[in-house]
Amino acid sequence: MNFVSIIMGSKSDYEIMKNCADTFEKFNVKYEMIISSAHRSPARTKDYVKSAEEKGAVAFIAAAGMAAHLAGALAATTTKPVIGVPMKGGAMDGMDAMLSTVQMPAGMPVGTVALGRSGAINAAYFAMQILAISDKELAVKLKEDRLVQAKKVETDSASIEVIL
Ligand code: RP5
Repeated sequence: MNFVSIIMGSKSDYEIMKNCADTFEKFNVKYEMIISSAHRSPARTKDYVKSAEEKGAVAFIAAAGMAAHLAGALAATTTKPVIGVPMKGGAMDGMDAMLSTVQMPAGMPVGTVALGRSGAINAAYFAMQILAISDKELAVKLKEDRLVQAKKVETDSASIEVIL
């Protein structure tokens, strides 16, 4: 069973990461979602990654804020793709999380997306694009979604546009 695994460092990340789960729901893509911290529950995080891999996790999405080491900890544990979502908040409002997530050493990649809601949604899209390499039906859905997005731009513009 192929699925994507979403791990967030704290329940305080859930409000944003729900957007990631909702995106998978919209495309009918299977996912798991848990809270596990690189710092507060390192053993649980390591054990979960191992069991998720055995069950068929194709990619991991890690969301964390502040000294955000969760995505890096996953990258150290698995060779499956790891997508990092830096969370806003803390004294630096996400800059710390963004740099902690993106600045990985060579050979240990974390594909880092934007801060906040856009990043949470794009993490799901990026994971689905990975799945779609071997899932033609999902590939078609993603292409259709691009058309829907383009159409929405036109409709939104039509509702306010001024053209001479
Ligand atoms: C990180 O620290 C979590 O991912 C969260 O974004 C941040 C704050 O966590 P809480 O103190 O709100 O649990 O590990």
